[in-house]
Amino acid sequence: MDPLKPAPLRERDITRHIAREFYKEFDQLIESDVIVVGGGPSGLICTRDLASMGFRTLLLEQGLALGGGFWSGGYLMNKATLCEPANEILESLGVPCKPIKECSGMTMVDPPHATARLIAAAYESGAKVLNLTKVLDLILHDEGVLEGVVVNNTTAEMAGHDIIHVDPIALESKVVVDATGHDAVVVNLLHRRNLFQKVPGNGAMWVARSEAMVVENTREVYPNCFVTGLAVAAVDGSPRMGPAFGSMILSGRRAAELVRKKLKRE
Ligand code: 48F
Repeated sequence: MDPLKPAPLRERDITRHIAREFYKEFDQLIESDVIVVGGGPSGLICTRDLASMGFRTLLLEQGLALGGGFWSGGYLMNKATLCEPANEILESLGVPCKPIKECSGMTMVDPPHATARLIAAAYESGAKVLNLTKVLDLILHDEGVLEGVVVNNTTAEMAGHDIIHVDPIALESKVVVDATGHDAVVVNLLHRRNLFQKVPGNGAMWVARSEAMVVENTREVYPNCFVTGLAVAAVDGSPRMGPAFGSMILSGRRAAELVRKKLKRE
């Protein structure tokens, strides 16, 4: 037998089993312990850690591909920097991190390799993922109790409501993590509902300060809403950092730890 001969699959079976599998899984995603919004580096490590701890964790990403801004270094150069000790986290997931002799505390990674490993780690931890899923609004009961998010298919949203008017749907969770980077989408939605102050956006670049502040200020910004990664800088108006990804990884891990403490307390 030719080991490379493809099995003769039927078209109807391919369609049927994709649909069955998707909707069977989707049924379980309607209610989670944690919804992480945004599949960049901070959201991916946070998702991976929470699912490894045994929480029902759902990652929502508006794009087709997970990875956010971690697919390349700055200026489309395919190398990125990582401050210590974030390299230890990525190395434990199988990402080669190269120390830079002339620059103590700094390591280099190949972004596509690191991103691919983070994505694989999220899946392997048991987390569930819905890509092409855009968070548009929040479930807020009793005028302020956060109970989950409102989403739509990204392509339906991109077409615009004049062309395709599709109502969104709701997904419930005990906790929502805002890992949407510069946009801080979840916190901005809280602001839109008069539940949070205006989100200032990032300040000008200052890497050392920014990386430290992002990790230190990773926190629960509103009951049941945690913020991680560059969204922390956007919410606080702290400086941007460009292609320095260490704090994204450290912040994602810290957010998962804070969520764990919160959910264990209940
Ligand atoms: O931007 P992103 O990579 O955020 P991050 O994890 O990392 C930031 C770095 O990549 C880099 C940097 C620091 O090194 O300057 O920018 O904080 O990933 C954010 C993800 O959120 C998705 C977006 O497509 C991206 O993949 N996202 C944004 N808005 C929504 C969303 C939304 N409304 N619904 C779902 N996903």
